Amino acid sequence: MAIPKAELHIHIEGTLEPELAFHLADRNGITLPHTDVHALRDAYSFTDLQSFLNLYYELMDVLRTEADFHDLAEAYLTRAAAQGVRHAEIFFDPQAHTGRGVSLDTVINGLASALDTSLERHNISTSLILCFLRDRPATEAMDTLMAARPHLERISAVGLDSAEVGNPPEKFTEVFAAAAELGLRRVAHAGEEGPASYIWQALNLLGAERIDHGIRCLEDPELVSHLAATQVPLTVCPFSNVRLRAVATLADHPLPALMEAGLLVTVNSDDPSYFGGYVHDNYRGLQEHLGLDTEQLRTLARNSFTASFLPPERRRALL
Ligand code: ES4
Ligand code: ZN
Repeated sequence: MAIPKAELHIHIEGTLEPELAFHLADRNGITLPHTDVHALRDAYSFTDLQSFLNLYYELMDVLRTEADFHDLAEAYLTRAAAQGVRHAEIFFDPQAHTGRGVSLDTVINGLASALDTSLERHNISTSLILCFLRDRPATEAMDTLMAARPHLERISAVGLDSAEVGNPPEKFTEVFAAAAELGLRRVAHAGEEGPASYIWQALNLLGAERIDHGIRCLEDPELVSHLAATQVPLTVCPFSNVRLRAVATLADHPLPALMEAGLLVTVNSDDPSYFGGYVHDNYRGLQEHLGLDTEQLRTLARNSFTASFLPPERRRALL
């Protein structure tokens, strides 16, 4: 049985398995530019973040109706339960859908219809994290935040994702301030491909309470000391970093160094359909390739609850 854990860095669109993509394409009368699931899986060979994002955005086109978003989330929750996940804070990318004519209501109502039964069906508590696409204008992010106001009860936080380099956090200072005004928590991808200075910006300009990835903090000793002192968590995604070539191999992954530096490190799957495994597969990979022992894996699992935005009562039940 997989150790109980929270998953804090999971893009729901990145859980779209090839089989489900073809099923939804069929249902919606869409022809995918790939002959079959094997050909599609063969396309999952990436050189960097952008090469992945190109396929990630292309394949999303099969998601059109509430039922599609429901089925996507239900498939994730089923897999997550088998991986020991007891709480999930789930990223979604509204602009990737509204930008191609799918309404925000369709996206959120579809996802919510699966999340609403998750605790009973899968013993997983959930919330949504609304991510802004950092390679789109900040005005569009602000419009997205305003359009999401009727749904805030389901949304615990805002996040920042997509192509990092050239799109520094500072671009979204006002949007994150507005999100805070609305009572939302704040997280941001930083230091995945971008420099350590982007992590400083996420902390100081956006008020980020967790850093997604953050592995490049190691290039700035002052930043490492700051993260250790403040215990701002990092949501690290080992399989993702290897597949997108931020790290050469799993055996070279800096996760042990981050832990040794006293940081609040968590392990997550990012886009598990694309990167070769779900969250517990990542834990096992660390055990096999970096020699992490049971005690270290337990620490990582405990960190995942500590780093979560769980309400106090559920936190007590899980920790
Ligand atoms: C993402 Cl791995 C990663 N990085 C940044 N943005 C993303 N969106 C989905 N996966
Ligand atoms: Zn991510």
